[in-house]
Amino acid sequence: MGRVLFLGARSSHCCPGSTAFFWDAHLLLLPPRKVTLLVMGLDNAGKTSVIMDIERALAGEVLRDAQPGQTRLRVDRFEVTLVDLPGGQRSRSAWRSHYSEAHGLLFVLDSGDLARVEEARKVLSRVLSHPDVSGKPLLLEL
Ligand SMILES: Nc1nc2c(ncn2[C@@H]2O[C@H](COP(=O)(O)OP(=O)(O)OP(=O)(O)O)[C@@H](O)[C@H]2O)c(=O)[nH]1
Ligand SMILES: [Mg+2]
Repeated sequence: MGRVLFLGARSSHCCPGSTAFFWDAHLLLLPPRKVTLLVMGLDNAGKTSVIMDIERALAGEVLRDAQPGQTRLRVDRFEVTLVDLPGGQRSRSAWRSHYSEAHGLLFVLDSGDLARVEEARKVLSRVLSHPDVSGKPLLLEL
């Protein structure tokens, strides 16, 4: 299983005294924008491991009051919630109840498990065909 860590580029703040500085200061007064990302994939694909990697990489940005099965991060002006969805066959039917709240999907694929690539393709295809997922960004983690 590979690793791709992506949560959005960090912004650089410009020099004090410039128009850009005042614009940034103005943004800081706004409440953080809440973003929910669903972490999906087959059972044993590495979803929980990827989330743990992200938590380690962004340790200083992990918020402590997350619900079980969720990770909350403060990244720049975004408050990102990662929802770790169980991947077992019987759990997948419950995924759709999360689609409407999601801003994007992170689909984890174990590229070393060739025997299950076709199963993963079908599962991802079914997810993407759901109307509540249509048009939302997808990150494929191999
Ligand atoms: N070799 C290898 N093993 C990994 C890697 N990532 C995760 N694993 C192992 O794969 C197993 C499953 O990983 P999880 O992260 O629990 O998988 P999951 O997708 O959360 O599985 P479910 O919660 O059951 O849906 C664990 O034993 C991990 O230690 C990796 O990059 N390489
Ligand atoms: Mg898991």
